[in-house]
Amino acid sequence: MKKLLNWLKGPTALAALAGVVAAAVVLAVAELAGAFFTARATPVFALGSTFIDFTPSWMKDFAIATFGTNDKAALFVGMGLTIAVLACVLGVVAYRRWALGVLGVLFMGAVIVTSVVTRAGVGLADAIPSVLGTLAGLLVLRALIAPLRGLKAWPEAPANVADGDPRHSGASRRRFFAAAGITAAAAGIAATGGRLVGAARSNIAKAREALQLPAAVQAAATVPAGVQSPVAGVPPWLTPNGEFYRIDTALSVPEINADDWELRVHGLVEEEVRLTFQDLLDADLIESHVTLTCVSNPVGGNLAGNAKWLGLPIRDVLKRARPKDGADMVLSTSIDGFSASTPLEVLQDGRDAILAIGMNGEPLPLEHGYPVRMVVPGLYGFVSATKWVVDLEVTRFADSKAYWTERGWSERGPIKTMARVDVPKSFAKVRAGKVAVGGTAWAQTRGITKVELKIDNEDWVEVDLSAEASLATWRQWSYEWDATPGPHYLKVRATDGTGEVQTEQRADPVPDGASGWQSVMVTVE
Ligand SMILES: Nc1nc2c(c(=O)[nH]1)N[C@H]1C(S)=C(S)[C@@H](COP(=O)(O)O)O[C@H]1N2
Ligand SMILES: [Mo]
Repeated sequence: MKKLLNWLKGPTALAALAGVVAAAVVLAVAELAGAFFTARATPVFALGSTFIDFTPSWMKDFAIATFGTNDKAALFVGMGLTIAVLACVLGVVAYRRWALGVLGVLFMGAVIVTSVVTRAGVGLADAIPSVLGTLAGLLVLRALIAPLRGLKAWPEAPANVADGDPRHSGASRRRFFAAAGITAAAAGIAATGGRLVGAARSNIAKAREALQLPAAVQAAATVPAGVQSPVAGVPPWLTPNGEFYRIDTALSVPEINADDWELRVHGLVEEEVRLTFQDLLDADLIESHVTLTCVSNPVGGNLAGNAKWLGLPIRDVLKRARPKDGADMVLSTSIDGFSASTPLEVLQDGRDAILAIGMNGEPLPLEHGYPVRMVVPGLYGFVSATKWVVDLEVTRFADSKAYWTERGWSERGPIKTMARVDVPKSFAKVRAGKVAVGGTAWAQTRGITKVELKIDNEDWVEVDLSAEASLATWRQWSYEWDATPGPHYLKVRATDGTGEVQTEQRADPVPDGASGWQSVMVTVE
């Protein structure tokens, strides 16, 4: 114990700390300088995005299952820990062999620069902040480590060293901590300053606020009364924008100036089409309610949301471009390099597949794809709902692969029938007697015609369905349960508009969506 304590006060541990401070300086200087470059290209975001791109699908799945929509926060914490450990090692290496330390730091700098410049929509000049950061980190490491060399192991100062001598361990150590502390504080201020300057330089949020959406030429079908389950605690039928789930690979939300936005429609088409945002504002827009669902949603999960979308039917755009024979897919790509493969047929079969600019009467929120995203009823988001979309390539499934398909997920993704118990929650305790049970079910484009509950080993009973707004939206339900004391299992299943009962077969989200009946355990007291 004493030994460990002494080691912690010794030069090796201090060198490790110097490494961490130097790493903080690298990131902070790059963050500050980065405020004047592409916002998504500072080392923290670039490294994180690169990491996400190389994430195997089981790990993505695990992250979403474990951290839900906090998966990004978890990534940053994990990244921070990894960087800290590497920095400790580099600090010690630099203390032992300075030249080797320099090589190590330059190598890390090269890794950062590579990950920055290989991001989509990023130029070579965006490497400058990372280069500056790396150089600053080297200087700080040099300055912090040099005085450690004269330092002898704690607690003895070398006998022949006088109290005021800089090599006196106590004095050196105090100086080291002062220098390290001040540098770390300066790094904190630089990083915060960088973020603030970056935010102030961005006018995208203000432009979005000021945007007036045009009226639709075809309004959304009227939502009948009674779509909402009467059971308190069931999520709202229409999901407010602020509560809408968010899933994407973007660590920092792409900031697109609507005036600069352009969509290129090309590939296997007779005529290449280009659309500006103004073209969209001037076009015949339609409005409709569509429930989006994420393929990563586990049985009973809440990665689904229902909104009223305003946009231009993609079939109208395709009509102008005139796809050639043999084409069977549209590969949509976002400004940050995500892509989705949507069957051409789905985009032309009359469903409300749109280039959306409005969500629940507002311009798209930045994190939901401002200024333009795709919304396609009936398909999971990973093969259809491209946010910040800038490119549509008419192609063939045989010729091109989308982002998640390259990572082990399916190339197609029709939404599977799913039913969920929202109230009571799993493992809830309720009072014996009449218990209100409620939930949500979906089978977009097929619709929900029946939801059944099975309590313990009793027969399946049909629940009360709330009103149906459209085949593209989810449908809620309710049931009054006569609950007797004891533990109970409530199982739920839905039947879709084709008469098919939701499969009992359990499947993981990978590769094309989870299936199976949700079962919740409720204790009745
Ligand atoms: N640009 C971009 N668009 C994207 C994604 C992404 O990672 N990047 N993820 C898709 C996935 S997997 C889903 S489920 C939906 C989620 O849309 P939301 O965040 O608006 O709910 O967006 C889709 N569009
Ligand atoms: Mo998704």
